[in-house]
Amino acid sequence: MLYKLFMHLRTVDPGFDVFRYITFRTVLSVLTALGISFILGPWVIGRLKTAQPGNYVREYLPEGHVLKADVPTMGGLLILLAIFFSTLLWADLSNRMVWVVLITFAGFGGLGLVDDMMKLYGKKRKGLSIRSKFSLQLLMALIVALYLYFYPSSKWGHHLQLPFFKEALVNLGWFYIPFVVLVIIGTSNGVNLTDGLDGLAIGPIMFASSAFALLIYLSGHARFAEYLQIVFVPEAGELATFAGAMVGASLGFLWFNTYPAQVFMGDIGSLSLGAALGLLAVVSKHEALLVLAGGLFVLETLSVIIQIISFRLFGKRVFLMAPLHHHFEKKGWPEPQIIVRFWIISIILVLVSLSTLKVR
Ligand code: 57M
Repeated sequence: MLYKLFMHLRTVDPGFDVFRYITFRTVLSVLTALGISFILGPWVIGRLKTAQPGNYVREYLPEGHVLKADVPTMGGLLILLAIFFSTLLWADLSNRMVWVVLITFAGFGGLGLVDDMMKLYGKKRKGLSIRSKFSLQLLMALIVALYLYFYPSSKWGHHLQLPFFKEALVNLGWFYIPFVVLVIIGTSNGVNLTDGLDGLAIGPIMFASSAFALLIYLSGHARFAEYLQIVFVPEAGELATFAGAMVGASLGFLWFNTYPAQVFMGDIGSLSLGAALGLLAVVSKHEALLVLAGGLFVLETLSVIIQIISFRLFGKRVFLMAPLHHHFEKKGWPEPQIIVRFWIISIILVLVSLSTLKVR
């Protein structure tokens, strides 16, 4: 909203020209989201705490989780609020990709909200069935994929860009549609699975969205894209303000979600943040890099897949408990140690993903 205003004001005072720059607005977006989280955080958490009957701690969770029964969930509301407000304030709202991401983000957030409410207030306190949750995710991701297939963000819209190789592009044709669906749903559920220890999901979300703020900016800048030999996506740059808002909101949320957590994000946070991260990768044509930048979510998801396959085929578990963080809990690692070590792995993977920009 302010972008249009400042663009108008710059005809009056050239000082306002600074707001033309995406980099400057991205920094403001980070700070705005952070400020909103800090200012509204205590109030939102207080309201959630009085409104909620307490978390249902699953019987198979490691014992330490019983202590978390009083921690309110749905703190993702704060994250959504901070990201929406900052993006609406600092992005150029005439850019259609900003709306594609905002609407998808809201859609997955809405699904998470329903699931959280059913877990808290539903008769069985079970949330949506896996089937309904997956069908709704599929439907939303399919709508986005079809839109991007028919109205691509660049002339290489249906191509997959491969890291480590110069100008390596694979034309996916119509297969681009299920591919986009897989990226969005996979990331959304990967973040959800990871969200099982204090700060475990929000830290890597912050690291990955910082990487994507940079990747998106570079992809949307004709000269940088040409220099780095990456696909130029004219409409992508503006999404750096959204990615910046994700960074600020995550950092602000971490203040309250760090061990020992005062609030959990709930599915409203994990499903929406995951879907948004996946979509940022799709729009900026860095889907393959997401496997590295969001590598921790991939590892956690793989651990569940391996565990299920191994149990079904051989009747044996590979991990003491999946997802992976539960395995280390069962091994007796203290919670903060698991969290910080997983963050370190996530930071390393983000750095490796960024290094591929030059290693080509
Ligand atoms: C996410 N939710 C947390 C909180 C958070 C198909 C199957 C693989 C699904 C999977 C699953 O249910 N995943 C859902 C787990 C819960 O946190 C809430 O949920 C939100 C995120 N969705 O924001 O509101 C609990 O996690 C703890 N927590 C923290 N700090 C945080 O900041 O401590 C969360 C956030 C909270 C709190 O205790 O109450 C949860 O764990 O319930 N299911 C599984 O992953 C199950 N795995 C399993 O059964 N493994 C089997 C096979 C199937 C692979 C095996 O290993 O043999 C695990 N699910 C859970 N616990 N819940 C098993 C252990």
